[in-house]
Amino acid sequence: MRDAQPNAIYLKDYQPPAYLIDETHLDFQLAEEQTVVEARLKLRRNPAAEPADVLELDGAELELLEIEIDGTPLDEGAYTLTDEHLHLLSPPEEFELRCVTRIAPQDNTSLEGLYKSRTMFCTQCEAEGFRKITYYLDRPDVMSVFTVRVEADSERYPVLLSNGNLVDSKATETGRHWTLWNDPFPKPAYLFALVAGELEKVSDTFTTTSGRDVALHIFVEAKDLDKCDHAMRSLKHSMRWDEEVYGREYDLDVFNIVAVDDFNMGAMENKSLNIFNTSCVLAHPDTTTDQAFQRVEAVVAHEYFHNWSGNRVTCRDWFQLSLKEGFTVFRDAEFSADMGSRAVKRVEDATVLRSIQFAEDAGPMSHPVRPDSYIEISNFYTVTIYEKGAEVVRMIHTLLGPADFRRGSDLYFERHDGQAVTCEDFVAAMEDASGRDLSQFRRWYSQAGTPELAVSDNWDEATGTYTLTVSQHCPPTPGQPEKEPFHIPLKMGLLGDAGSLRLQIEGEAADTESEDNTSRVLEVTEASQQFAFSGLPERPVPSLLRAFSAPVKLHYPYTREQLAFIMSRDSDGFSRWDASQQLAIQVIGDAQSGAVDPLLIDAFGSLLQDDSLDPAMVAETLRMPSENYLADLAETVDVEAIHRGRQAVRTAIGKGLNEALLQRYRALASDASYQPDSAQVAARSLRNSCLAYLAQAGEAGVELAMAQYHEAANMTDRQAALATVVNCGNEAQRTELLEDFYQAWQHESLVVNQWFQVQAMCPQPGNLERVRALMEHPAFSLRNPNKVRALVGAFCSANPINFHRADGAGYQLLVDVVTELNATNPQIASRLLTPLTRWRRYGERREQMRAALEAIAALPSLSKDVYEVVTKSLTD
Ligand code: B3K
Ligand code: ZN
Repeated sequence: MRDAQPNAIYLKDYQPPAYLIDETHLDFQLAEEQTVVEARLKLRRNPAAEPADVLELDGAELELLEIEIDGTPLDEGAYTLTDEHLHLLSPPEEFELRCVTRIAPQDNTSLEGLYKSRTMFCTQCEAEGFRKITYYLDRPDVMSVFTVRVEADSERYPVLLSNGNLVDSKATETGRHWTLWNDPFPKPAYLFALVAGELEKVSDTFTTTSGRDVALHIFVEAKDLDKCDHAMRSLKHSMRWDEEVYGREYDLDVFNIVAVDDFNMGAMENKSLNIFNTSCVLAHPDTTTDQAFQRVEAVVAHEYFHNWSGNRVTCRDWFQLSLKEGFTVFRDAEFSADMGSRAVKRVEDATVLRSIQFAEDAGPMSHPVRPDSYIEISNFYTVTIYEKGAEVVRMIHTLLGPADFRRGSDLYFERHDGQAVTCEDFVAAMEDASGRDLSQFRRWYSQAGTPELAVSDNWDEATGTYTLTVSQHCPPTPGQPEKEPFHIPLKMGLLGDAGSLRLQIEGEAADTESEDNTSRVLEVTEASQQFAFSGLPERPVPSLLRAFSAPVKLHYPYTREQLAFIMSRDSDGFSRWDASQQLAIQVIGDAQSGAVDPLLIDAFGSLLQDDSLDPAMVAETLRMPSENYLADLAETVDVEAIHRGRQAVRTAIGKGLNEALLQRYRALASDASYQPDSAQVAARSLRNSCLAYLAQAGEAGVELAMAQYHEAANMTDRQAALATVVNCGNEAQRTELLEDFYQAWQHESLVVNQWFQVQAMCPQPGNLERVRALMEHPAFSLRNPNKVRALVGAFCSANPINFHRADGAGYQLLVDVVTELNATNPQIASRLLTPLTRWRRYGERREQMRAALEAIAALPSLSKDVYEVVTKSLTD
């Protein structure tokens, strides 16, 4: 909380730190009423910085008890204190600073810094949480060797952890005990971690390629010990994969993961002590869906991969956040593709980009992958930094090819090991290793917005030449009215009656070498550019943006017949899926006011009956584009029309393909014991999407879902049946299952979250009242981010028809929740606001949405987080 208007911080103002901290010694005295932290910092003037008379240290919500320099207490005139800083006046060139501070983790509801989750102490320091623990240079370019002593009551907190290696431990005579940890790798404060609690562990070992044994531990509450196997397996797979694909070995003798229930995001990559949201580590077939199993694998991998892309080589400043996040998401996406189905993973990632990131890029919070400014850095842990950032790295991979990309990553890690660097350093390493010029490509880091490619074509029958004209344009974004052309890898192919055609670009030597000369990457660099293909036997249908080779919107005037043709013929799985989406978008558009085009039903019918196709891809293809994505495509959003059109198409599919759906549903039944492997996941995914369509078509389908619910042998099938009945069943059926589910799983917090979420997402009328009532349920708490996300987050972001209710009651619900969370947990409050930031595009609703934002803007004591989102949303 603050009084003055928060200021923006600018990348252009970056200055190296005035001092460096070679050693950091921390001593924690943890207790119920207060925690006392003693910090001894070895500081010296940074030779690379301008000398200054005052040293500014960051600190927030701290009570300073003692302060000394080189063993001498400081006079009051030697320092000043503000709410956010400690200023040391005329500090020596080199000195030891000793500060003793008192903090109150038990009252820390922001879940940033040191706080309590249920009965344990834990930390979250990224990005700027360390300053809530002690006065420090809390910035990622200050890297220090940490030695940490943690002392607490032996009975309540038998496990005491920090980063690095355990050096010593001892029981005291007063019923307390302590451990001493040393992390030999210098690190920024944001990677510091501490855990104290009554925890049990599952252990394993991993032997690195060079033969070093690493002890692996996953710490959880005793009740969750049976839910750690999947995370442990995923960790070992990740460690092996990073050795094989990137040549990166783990570097310490121990790797710990701790699961905590109250956590603002998925997990955190603290050096050798990863702290995880329970939702991203615990998994068991009885309680966890396939999707959640996959998320555990992906998040475990992501955090593990940060050990190199983030920890060994870290960010110079928070504007470079995508340096570690974009690269690490790219690494985890490739890992997941290798562990499961590459095409499905690509479809999932493109769906997130299109339905969430494109909307962000078109709204008031739009920012480049490397932002120029921010007010609150927590607001910049966005889909743009993470997912678009990963697409930018993927495009480098596509342009360079796998071998040069690997040379580039080797050079990057070697050149910058132990340093805090910039996105520019990453691109430079890629250039230096490959000899490629990426100067124009760098615009992906500095220009915000989603580029749009308009493609037109020309066929010259006489010469057999087919010419594509590709024009690019990027709409204005806040602070960036004009954009320069991007360097865009456009992967494509040409389809003829018999399938993929050989590609011969006019003027290029014939390609007789490569195995696949039916697909290639065109490099689009101009505002408008032509590519001519010669020697073609017939007018082709272009297959464009294969594998989603760039995060762009592509427009080509496909006829519905051409789309159906691509769906059945293209060699690229992503393009087949994409064609189905484009066809569905057109058909949903008609269905808002007319009939459902049978072409789509027929195309889906063929897919359903083709047993040779990967069932997971068939399931993805059958999934209609989300209402949020359809909203993003519309000029002005008409929430009801979108919902009506989409539901009409779903019903038409359910009815029109009833027989085929039922047949496939029955054929995919299995009594094999549960495995979260790709074959089983694929089968369950398709079977459950058949079930949802069948229930959409009528009572018989709902009955089938009721039966599946009762017979299910795993949570994936049980939860899918529950959601289907909640969405399509009558009141009695819904009540029966919801009560049964709660009775059966009320002791499993993560399963209760699923129960909240299924209800939050139900599109039936009157759902808002149900959500309001659930907010009063004893299992709900605004203090637990998972609960807030499952109920309020899901309602506001994934239930547009009810959130945008005509009377504005959905907006009021969000205002009420944000009002409370603004004071207790600003990070979560500001994240929840996202759906309101799009207000300008919502025709009839925009004034109500604006009023809701204004009500929040008028709150007393706005947190920086919420302040930034509301002011940017309301600014013209
Ligand atoms: N680096 C953390 C995110 C921290 C968010 C702080 N508000 C998790 C991750 O990306 O791996
Ligand atoms: Zn990350």
